[in-house]
Amino acid sequence: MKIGIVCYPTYGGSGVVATELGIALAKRGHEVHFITYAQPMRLDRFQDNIFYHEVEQPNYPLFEFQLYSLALAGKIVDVVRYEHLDILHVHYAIPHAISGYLAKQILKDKTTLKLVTTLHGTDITLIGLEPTFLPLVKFSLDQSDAVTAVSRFLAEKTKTGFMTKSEQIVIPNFIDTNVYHRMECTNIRGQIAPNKEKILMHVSNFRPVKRVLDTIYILQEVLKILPAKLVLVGDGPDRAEAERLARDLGIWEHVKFLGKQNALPEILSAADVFLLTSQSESFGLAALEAMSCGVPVVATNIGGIPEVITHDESGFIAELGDIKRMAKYTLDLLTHPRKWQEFSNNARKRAVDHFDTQLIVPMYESLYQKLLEVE
Ligand code: GMT
Repeated sequence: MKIGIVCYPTYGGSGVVATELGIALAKRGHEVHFITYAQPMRLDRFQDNIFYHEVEQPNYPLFEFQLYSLALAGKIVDVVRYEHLDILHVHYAIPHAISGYLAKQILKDKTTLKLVTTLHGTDITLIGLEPTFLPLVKFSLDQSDAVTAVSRFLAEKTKTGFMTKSEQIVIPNFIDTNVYHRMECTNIRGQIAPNKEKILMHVSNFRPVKRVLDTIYILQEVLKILPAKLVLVGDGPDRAEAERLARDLGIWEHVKFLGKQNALPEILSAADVFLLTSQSESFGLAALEAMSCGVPVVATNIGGIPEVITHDESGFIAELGDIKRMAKYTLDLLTHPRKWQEFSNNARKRAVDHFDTQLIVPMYESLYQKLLEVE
């Protein structure tokens, strides 16, 4: 098949999932065309069957605001027309599904292109609900040939929030468990925890929804019982406040801010417990990455997180903001090595058995196939 993929190319779960999907589809023999405004972050080496089309944004004095949605629609028309795409798969509804619909309308007499929209999170739970966007999102979902959601939670939210005509198909996020696995990390551990302290870890884009400050309060509780370090990976709006809080609480030397990092499997392998303290999370890809590296997760009972982590098996789930309980769960794992090992094995097994690339990518393939058979 010839498949176009539209996504946000920089940091963020939806772009990561879209890019990994494209790479996996290309490896399975499909021709994949990425259409976006910058090179997708994970598309960092040559691979057969993958093409990248950059959306140029014309500057014109009259346009006080960039017209990205229109520029994207124009680029999609161009790629569909000349590369003869069968499927256009857009990730994150705003504005991608709307641009996809527009392109499809422009080409309606010339192509049988099928439009697939994958919903990732705040396109449905937050920004998509703004009165300005709601009718556009609803319309573009109703006009898509298929809509998928990354968790049951998100599918349910879409149904209730947008009263969509058709069902959303749940296709969970996935991970290459051959790449994300526990590996030798004595070097990293030695640098972060030279006195063999336990290591807590959090990876995110430091947006307010991630509640990074909660991870620092959890560390403060843990430090009352045993020596530990907290490693914070990523960057974003709440980083400066997190640094300030660590200083104010007097635990600055126990917190390591690594900034944005690419070597996630190695870094995650150094962790004893992964913390996911979010107040909104349709899936929680970062938790899955940790689990695949055998790291038990302590997380909030929010959105799609309980579909990823099994409470009291591969990690623990607590109420949003319940610092004491999350610290208690963390300490439980840190002070019971046999329990930790069992949870670590369960976490890895859950990632391999339920969320491996080889299990999930065929779900997208058969969806595409089914759409192409309907005429
Ligand atoms: O929806 C967002 O805030 C952005 C999106 C992204 O691009 O990072 O994140 C969502 O998609 C990820 C991949 O499907 C999910 O793992 C995240 O849980 C989800 N974020 C939220 O729901 C806040």
